Amino acid sequence: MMNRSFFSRNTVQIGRKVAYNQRQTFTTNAKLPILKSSVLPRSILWAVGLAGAAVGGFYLADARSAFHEYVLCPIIRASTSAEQGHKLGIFFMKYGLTPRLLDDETYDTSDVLGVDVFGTKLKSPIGLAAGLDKDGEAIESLFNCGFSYVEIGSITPEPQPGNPQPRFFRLPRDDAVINRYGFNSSGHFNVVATLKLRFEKLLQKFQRNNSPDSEIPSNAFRNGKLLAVNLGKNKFGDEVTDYVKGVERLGPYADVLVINVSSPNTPGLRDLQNELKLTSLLSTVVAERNVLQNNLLGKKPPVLVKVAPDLTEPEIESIATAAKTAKVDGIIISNTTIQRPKSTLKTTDNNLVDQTGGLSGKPLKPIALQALRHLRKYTKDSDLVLVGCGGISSGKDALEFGKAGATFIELYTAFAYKGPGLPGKIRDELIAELKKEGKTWQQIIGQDDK
Ligand SMILES: Cc1cc2nc3c(=O)[nH]c(=O)nc-3n(C[C@H](O)[C@H](O)[C@H](O)COP(=O)(O)O)c2cc1C
Ligand SMILES: *[C@@H]1O[C@H](CO)[C@@H](O)[C@H](O)[C@H]1NC(C)=O
Ligand SMILES: *[C@@H]1O[C@H](CO)[C@@H](O)[C@H](O)[C@H]1NC(C)=O
Ligand SMILES: CC(=O)N[C@H]1CO[C@H](CO)[C@@H](O)[C@@H]1O
Repeated sequence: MMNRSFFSRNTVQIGRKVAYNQRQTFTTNAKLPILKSSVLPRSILWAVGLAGAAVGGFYLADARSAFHEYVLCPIIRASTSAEQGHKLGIFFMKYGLTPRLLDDETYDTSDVLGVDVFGTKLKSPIGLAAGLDKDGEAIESLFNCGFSYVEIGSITPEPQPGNPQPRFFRLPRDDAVINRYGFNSSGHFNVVATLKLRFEKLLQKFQRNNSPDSEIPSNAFRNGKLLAVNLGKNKFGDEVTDYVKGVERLGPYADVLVINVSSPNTPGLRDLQNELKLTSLLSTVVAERNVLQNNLLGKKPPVLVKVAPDLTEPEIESIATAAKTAKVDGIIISNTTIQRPKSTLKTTDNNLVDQTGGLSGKPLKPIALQALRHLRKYTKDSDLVLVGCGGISSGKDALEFGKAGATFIELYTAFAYKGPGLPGKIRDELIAELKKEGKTWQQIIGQDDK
């Protein structure tokens, strides 16, 4: 009862447009006054106007034009709070007002960058991590920018509002952000509705353009690309039931399912009891996936677990053992960190650095990479697929994760800073790096310990 009224009350709030009455300074903890108004701040109108003009020109329709990285992104950063900027990005992408990687379809990079994973040949190992498109509203635009793998979510069973604002902070000097969104989500039914509509539209289009016996490549509806759905649990939900519901409801629309077991604050994962608990959770989810009616394309989605980087080596070993026993398909490493590697941070404002939440972007990279190396140590005797994530912003970074054992990589924060040209830039840098070494991506995976 209590839960229900909590959710319904807050659901109303989600739908209501709120705008700050002034530019939000995100360096303070102070509660900011909120106007119940549908009027957007002038700065946003400005940014929208500029971007509207932007989509007019052909030059600007190219994801890699310098305009996006050096003009539009900085303007958005200067004129919006972090969360407004995030919303604005989603708004552009939802309505397709975004540039695309023009040669994504025609430039065949699969001989160098192609990677065999989950029975598909992924076009390139470059993916988008969860949390940018939480409600699956911007999938087409994200693939158009050049990502080969797009992970939407996390999506919780019931809608939930997440934490109060402010809850997202930029640390531009460090190419980093801190977030404590607390998993605001519009819930399974809303997202399923969005995905169903999308599926039906794309199916019709596909049938119009292809012969009746051609096979739909994936839920991405594109060759060599995959759509992943990240399942969350409600704040007051039960882990097992919430993930099982997620598999049942969203499994049909997903090429890959991700569940989170990141619990950086849960002490003592290392004891056997916790390992057994985790194994049982993962086994239940995998069993549910196994009985899932084949998804709309006649396939069963692989299940990945996503973990935090703030784990000790014994904890990582525990997770690896549980993942193998439960026969999950892979592990994403990693989520954001609760650490603040202060000696490496350029941002000195403690009001900002000490905000509660997960840190992501550049400063996370060494932490995530170390966690990946530990994980690789305990999984290389298995066929678990490792997905590298954390502070990746260049072809060099991607290559480092690949060599440390990642089959493919995903990123979020660098994309938020650098804009829609980043996936194309990383693709080209990665090709150049691999050419230097005379190797393909597939060949360098896990090279460090071979
Ligand atoms: C604003 C924000 C929201 C996020 N939301 C989620 C989420 O809902 N689910 C999730 O699994 N990860 C979430 N993440 C974590 C990212 O998917 C990723 O694991 C992390 O940011 C590290 O990668 P990066 O350094 O490339 O950003 C979020 C990250 C950010 C910055
Ligand atoms: C969660 O927050 C992000 C950023 O403000 C927004 O784009 C998204 O629509 C929100 N989702 C819900 C359900 O509130
Ligand atoms: C990731 O890390 C944050 C911050 O530590 C935590 O709240 C969250 O539950 C973790 N899991 C996911 C999926 O983001
Ligand atoms: C959104 C979500 O599901 N978050 C959960 C991630 O996992 C930890 C436990 O491992 C939960 O405490 C979070 O609520």
